[in-house]
Amino acid sequence: MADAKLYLRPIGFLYGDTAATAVAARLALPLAGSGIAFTAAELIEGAPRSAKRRLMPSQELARSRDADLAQLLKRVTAPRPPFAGLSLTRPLIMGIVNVTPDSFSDGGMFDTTEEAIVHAAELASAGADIVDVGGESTRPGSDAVEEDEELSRVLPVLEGLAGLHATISIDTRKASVARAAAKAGAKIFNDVSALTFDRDSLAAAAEAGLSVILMHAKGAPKTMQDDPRYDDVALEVFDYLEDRIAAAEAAGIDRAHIAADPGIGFGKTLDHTLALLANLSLLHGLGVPLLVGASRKRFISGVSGGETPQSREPGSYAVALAAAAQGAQILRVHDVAGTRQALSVWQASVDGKGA
Ligand code: 7PJ
Repeated sequence: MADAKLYLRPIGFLYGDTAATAVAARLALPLAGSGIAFTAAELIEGAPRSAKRRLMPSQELARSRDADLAQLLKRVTAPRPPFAGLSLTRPLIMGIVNVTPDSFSDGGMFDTTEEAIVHAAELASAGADIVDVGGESTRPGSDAVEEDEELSRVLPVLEGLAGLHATISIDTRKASVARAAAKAGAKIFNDVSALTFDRDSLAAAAEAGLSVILMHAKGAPKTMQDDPRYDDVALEVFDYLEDRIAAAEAAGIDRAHIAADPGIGFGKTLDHTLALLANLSLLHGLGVPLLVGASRKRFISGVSGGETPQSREPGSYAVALAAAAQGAQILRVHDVAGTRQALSVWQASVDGKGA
């Protein structure tokens, strides 16, 4: 088994002063600079179809002389440098600004430039660290949008956001849109195709100095929900994201400028999504910040009702907290004020004190 691939899934989390005390006492290890500590991990060895799994206490992991394990452990435990200038010592909130007439949850509501700018400003004042502006709906079943149409939707909005007290992200699969957005002040290129849709995207991100969010998706938006299959969804998403991070680095994008995202709902059944969420901490082994975008998605109604996207807010808060509890560094949400409150109260409750 010397050459078998290793994965590490931290479990047994501690928070606040308890986490710090346990790390100091060498009873736990720090999780990716999040302030969370883990007391054990599942060590997974081999290929997705046939992996062997065993639990190990953190103390034993820390003592291991296996070089591969030591390297993986370093990736899992190391603090992350700031992403797009934003410190990652507490979860960041990315607020969603759709400039699409057909977006599934608020499409048509913010489809004019003016309304999108007002909406973005509201999200920023509600505590969004990042606002994510998108002009192409990539929800399941959606059609692609022409470049000119997408540019004419997002550029006036980006220009109207100059001076906004939040970092601007552009949600696009097109290099030309990312380049234009960078000129208009965007710092983040959020691409649901992980820079694969457009052959120029890797170069565009590198040349424009953009930070990138690489998201896993299986298949194109139009067909991705048609019977997606995995041997092990968490391990396969890990492998894909690891490859895309390597491709981004090879194209000259600094590792500090890369974040990864499991792509909730993008080519995943309800069971796939829940398996990914339950195994989220595995992805810290990628060694980059993790973003989770689960807000108002369909799996929420699959678990407990909420037929309309707008009625899925309680479930959206719950999944945001579940992700934060495993150290996810960025949460992409529609309701920034509600998520901010949920996160603050959760944090204060596990810490036993306010901020
Ligand atoms: C995501 C996204 C996501 C990232 C969309 C929706 C569909 N970008 N863009 N992650 N989802 N990084 O908002 O429901 O999950 S569009």
